[in-house]
Formats: sequence, structure tokens, C-alpha cells
Amino acid sequence: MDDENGRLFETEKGKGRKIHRVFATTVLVSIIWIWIYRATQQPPLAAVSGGRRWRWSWMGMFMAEVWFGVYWMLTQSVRWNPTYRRTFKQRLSLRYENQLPWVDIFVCTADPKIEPPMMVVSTVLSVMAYDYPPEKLAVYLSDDGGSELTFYALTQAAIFSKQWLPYCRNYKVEPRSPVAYFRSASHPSNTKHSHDYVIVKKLFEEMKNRIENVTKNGRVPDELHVEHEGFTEWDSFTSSRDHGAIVQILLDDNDDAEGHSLPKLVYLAREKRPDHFHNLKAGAMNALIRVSSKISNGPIILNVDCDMYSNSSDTVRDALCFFMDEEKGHDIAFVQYPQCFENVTKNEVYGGSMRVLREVDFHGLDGSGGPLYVGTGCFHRRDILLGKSFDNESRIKWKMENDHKETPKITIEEIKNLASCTFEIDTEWGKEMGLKYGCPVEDVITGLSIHCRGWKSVFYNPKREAFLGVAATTLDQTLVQHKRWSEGDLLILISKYSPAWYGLGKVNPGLIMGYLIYCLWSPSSVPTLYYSIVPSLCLLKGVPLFPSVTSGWFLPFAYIIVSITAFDCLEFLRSGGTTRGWWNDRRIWLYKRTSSYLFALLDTILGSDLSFVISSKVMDSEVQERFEKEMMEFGGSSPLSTTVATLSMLNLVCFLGFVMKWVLMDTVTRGVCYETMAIHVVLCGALVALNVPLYLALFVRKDKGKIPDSVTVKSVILALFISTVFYFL
Ligand SMILES: *[C@@H]1O[C@H](CO)[C@@H](O)[C@H](O)[C@H]1NC(C)=O
Ligand SMILES: *[C@@H]1O[C@H](CO)[C@@H](O)[C@H](O)[C@H]1NC(C)=O
Ligand SMILES: CC(=O)N[C@H]1CO[C@H](CO)[C@@H](O)[C@@H]1O
Repeated sequence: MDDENGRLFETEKGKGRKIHRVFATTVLVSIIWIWIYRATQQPPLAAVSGGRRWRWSWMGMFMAEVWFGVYWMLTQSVRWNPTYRRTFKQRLSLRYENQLPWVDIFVCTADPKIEPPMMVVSTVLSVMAYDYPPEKLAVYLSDDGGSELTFYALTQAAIFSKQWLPYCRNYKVEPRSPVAYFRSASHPSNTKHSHDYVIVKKLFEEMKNRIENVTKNGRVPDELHVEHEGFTEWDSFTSSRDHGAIVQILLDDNDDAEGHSLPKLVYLAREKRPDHFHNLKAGAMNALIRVSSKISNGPIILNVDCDMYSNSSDTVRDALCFFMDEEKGHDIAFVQYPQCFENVTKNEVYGGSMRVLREVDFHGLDGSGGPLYVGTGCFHRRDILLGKSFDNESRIKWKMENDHKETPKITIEEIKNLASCTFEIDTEWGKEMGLKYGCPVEDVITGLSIHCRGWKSVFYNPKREAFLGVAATTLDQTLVQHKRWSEGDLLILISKYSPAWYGLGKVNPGLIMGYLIYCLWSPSSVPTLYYSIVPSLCLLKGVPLFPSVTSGWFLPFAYIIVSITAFDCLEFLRSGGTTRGWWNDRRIWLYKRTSSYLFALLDTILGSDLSFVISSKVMDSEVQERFEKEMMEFGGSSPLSTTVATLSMLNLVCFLGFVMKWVLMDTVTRGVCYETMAIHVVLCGALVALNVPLYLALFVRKDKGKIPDSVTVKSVILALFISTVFYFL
């Protein structure tokens, strides 16, 4: 039987840590061995014609290997001490059912075109339907698009929630996003349930039609304006970049169809003016923090993106098990859930599920003080988000929080003032209070500064995914997304909140190393690019950069190639992936590193802003079909995919060139070549093998998702040019 007095959560260390540490040591020895090789075995300057160039290529290899070695050490920080968590919701309700704290849920949306209102309200409904006392929930939708379409959708969701919430409660349905539920649910067999199912489904379809009709027309017809007084707010509306604050409390002390309470539901579009920078999502979050403090003031805040619906109604209770644990809960600032995605195919052509990040990295970070705050699926303590520093007395007095619940009545005008452009001028908002400004990945620096103030965070990865979002479904989307992330992470490294110095001495060194893994994503593009170009060119030319098979120096190279590949594959399989998925993941890894990260680095160094347009997450049927067949979708011609195509062509040219030379060689030269060029062949051959789907898209495929001819021509010419110049120079 469950021990009623036990802890509310349990922490377990990962198994096999010792074995991993032994393995890591052998890899470390090989890395150092390789460094020694590079330092001592340089090619003599006068060895061949072009000895000087050979020397330079060699030095480049050395530097790349130093980088890889150091980077590899950083990645060990998240494999050293993996930590897993378990919660006991039963004990939570036994002890605290009547003292559960208020929870404020923030959903952020920004653009009704990219984020269709139907998707947004489906997310809103899923979080309204949590298995939690509804009178203690308040859901806030921040609409940075200031769109009356989104507002209309929310008014409809408020009406539908009166049927939807009782339905969820009575039949314990999962997931509680109506779109996801009706997409997958089968017709129930129980008569009563079946009866209700038909009614609710009909209401849902009607709501969906109304919302989609309005969305399609791009405006809310005047006759619908009378349905809610809130629409008068749009009378003085100029554009999404120039309008006053709009606050509408759609549900407040309302009851559902069965007489139970409904959560509060609030719509907020903060004031926007062209001459005030709005600080993107961080600005929206800070406005929400202030506005909610006057309406519900819950001590716990959950923040989700509008495309991440709740897939599990237990999530709030799970998170509270951490905050409310009597012994260990007092220093936990936030509980981060993993980002999971529903639109990934079995073998993840775009590496979209980010498995290893979720199943390995974040558990490792948890072991050294806490995962990063990734901006969605995260529960925060309000007082800590407002800037509170750690002290041992900082346990929330849950009971008191509940007693003082009666927030003084304040007018809507006063609330609007909190969401105005000028409110934050000369305040600590964006600096010491709330989410930090001045960085595109505001969530990560906010999380870091919380860690630096002495708090811990927790990563909770339940079996049933807590939040489900939509992953990128074309190559360009994937690459653009990673460019944005890696650029933001690099900006953190060079900002005043850099983990390297801001965090030094304040947080666990393991955690600093963990942060650095992501901050160094984009600089690592340079050595990767070098390693995927120069050895291939040298293969074509016949200049060895690696030791020959018969030499002792060959051993560390062979060991690293074999063991790291095997380890990587195993880790992927253990995280629940397939072998094909791993192979695809390696390809995307290469593409990300040689294009997204490279462009992010260039942008940062040159101070330019090569932002590429991202298409919306809505697919047409042909694209959908190719997606399901796991064919890569190229279609567009962005600089990102051109880089990727050129690089793959370059490797193909070098490999084929080498094969031709090999065919023409006599047996003796072949023997020598086999000994000296073996690693080159393996490396270049692996790159060519990885790129097979891309060659198909360049030359064979005929569908619309193939690489456009202009890109094919460009990449072939560039690849031939580079290899010819290198060969004859
Ligand atoms: C979501 O929740 C359902 C149960 O409602 C579960 O079967 C499923 O595995 C979860 N995850 C995904 C990705 O659907
Ligand atoms: C859709 O909107 C148009 C224009 O506002 C209206 O005439 C039509 O009746 C609507 N259709 C449905 C199915 O609601
Ligand atoms: C937005 C999107 O791409 N949704 C798709 C996710 O995957 C399911 C099942 O494959 C599709 O039905 C959705 O259209």
C-alpha cells in the first residue's frame, strides 16, 4: 500500500552511470591521443609540392579536433548524473485537497494567420479542463496579434466550455483538447456516454464551423458583434501594431451546464504603439503577470504556447507535488515539462521529436541543478518570477495564500493601465522583475537568472506526454527554427547574462557546462563545416590528413569513430527511436550544423538579420502525403537549403572523383592509397551515404517537394568549381 506520509515526489539516479563514466574516460584518452598525434606528427613542409598548404589543412584539422574534444567534454556534463522524478498525486490530494493553491495559466499567441484561432482555443479548452478544482484555475490568453478573430473564437470557446468541461469530468476523457479528442476518439459503447458524445460532438462541430468561417472571411461580421460587448474595443482599433490595451473577462464566477464552477477566462491584448518596442513574448508574459495579479493572483503560473495543448489532465497536480513537498519543495522555482510533438512520423525525417534532448540532456541537467526554462510547458512560482532571491524561509505559505484570496475589486481601466506601453518605463520589469528583455530566447536567460539567484528547477517527464505541439514539417521550417534558436543561444553567451561569467560561482559548474552546450551550437558550425569539406577535397587530391592503417596512431581514430557512432545510435534507440530514425537524425544534425548554425553565426558576427520567412504550419494535401511517406520536403530555395545542397554535391564530386582515380590506379598505388586514405574514404563515404535522399531530391524526384532546378544548377556549379580550384591549385 502507498505510504500516506511519504514524500510527494521521489528522485532516482540513472542506472549505468558507472559504466558510462568508464566509457567516457576511454574516449577522453583517445581524444588526447589524437591531439598529441596532431601536435607531433605534422607533415614536413618540403615533403611534396604544396607542403605549405598541406600544413595549413593539417592545422585546421587540429583546431577542429580540439573544438570537438572540448565540446564533447561539455556534453558529458549532461550524461554524468542523470536524474529521474516520480510524483505521488494520491498523497497530494490526501493531504492538501482543500488547500490547493490557485493556478494561473498563460497561453500566448501572436498571429491569427500562423496560429489559427481554432488551434488556439483548442489549447485553451484543454488547459481549462485540467483535473483540478476549477474555481482555482484562471486561464489568460495573451493575443499579441490583437485580433478580433481570436477574440471571437475565445467567446465561442467560453460558451462551449460549459458543455465540454462536464463532459470531460464525467467520462474522464483524454486528451482534453476537443480537436485532438474528436480526431482520435472512437464512438463510445456505453449508452449514456454515447448520447452525450453525440451532443457534445455536434456542439463542437458547430463551434468549429463558426470559428473557421469567420477566420476564412478574415473578419467578424457586424451582426455577430452584438453577441459580446467586448467587440466595441475594436471600434478604435487601427492595426495590430497600433491599438490600446484590450482586457475582457469572459468567464468569472460562471457555472457550467451542471452547476459546477468554471475557471476564469480572460482575454488580453496589451497596448501596442509604433514608437514603443513591445519586447516580443517576454513583454506579453510580463503584462500577463501584472494583469493576472489583479484578477486571480495565483501563486503558481503555468505558461504554454498556443500550439501546445495539454495531453494529460494530471499535469497540474504532478507539478504541485514538487512545489508542495514539505521537505524538498522550498527551493524549487520552476517545473519544466518536455516539449513533445504529435506531428512526427515514425522515423522522424526532420529529427523533429528531439528525443535525445528530452530523454538524455534534460535529465542530465536536472541532475546538476535544473533544466533550462524553454518557454512553454513550464510551471513557475509567481514570487520567484517577480525576482525573489533564495532564502531558506521561502516556503510558500499555501494556506495563507488561500485565505487572502479576495483580491480587492479594481476597475478594468486600472487593469488596462498595467498592460499599457508606458507602464514599464523606469521600472525593473524586464530587468529584475519578470521575464528578461533584450534577447530572442528570453526564456533561457530568465531561467538562468533564476538559477543564479539560488533556486533549483525540476524536469518532469511523465510517461504520458503532458503537452503536445506541432513539429516542423519541412526541411526549411526545421532549419529556420534552429537558426533562430542557435542564434538566440549564442547571443546569451555574449550577453551580460552569459552562463560563462554571470553564472560563474553562482550555479553548479555542471549546469554552466550544460548551458554552454546550447550556447556553442552556432560556433560549432565552423569546425563541422571544415571537417565535412577539407578531408573530402584531400581525398580527391590524394593528400592524407589521417594516419595510415598500419600506424599506431590509427587506433584512437578508429576507436572514436566506432565507439561514438555506436554510442550515439544506442542512446537514440534507448530514447525510443528507430534505427532509421537515428540515421535521419544524423542527417538533420549535419544540415543544422552546416547551415542553420552557420547562418546564425554570420548574423551574430555581422550584426545582420537574415530572417527567413517561415511558412505557416498548415499543410496542403500533397505535402501531407509526402510527409506521411517520409519524403523530405524541399520545395523552396532558401540560402539554407542551397548551402546544404552544395555541400552534399561537393562530397559527391570528391567521392566519385576518387573512385575514378582508384579505378585507373595500378595495384601497388592502390595498396598505398588504401593504407593512407582509409579514414578519408570512410568519412567522405559516410557523408555521401547520409545525403542519398538529397541526391534523389536533386536528380531523380519529380514531385513538387523536390529541390528546385535553380538550386540544383547552382549547387552543382559551385561544387564543381570549388573542387576544381582545390585540385589544380
Ligand atoms: C497523449 O495521451 C494519450 C492518452 O490520452 C496517450 O495514449 C498518448 O500516448 C499521449 N501521447 C501522444 C503523443 O499522443
Ligand atoms: C459564413 O459566413 C458568411 C459571411 O459572414 C455567412 O453568410 C454564412 O452564413 C456563414 N456560414 C456558416 C456555415 O456559418
Ligand atoms: C498541423 C498539422 O500538420 N497537423 C497534422 C498532424 O498529423 C495528423 C496526423 O498525421 C494530421 O491529420 C494533421 O493534419
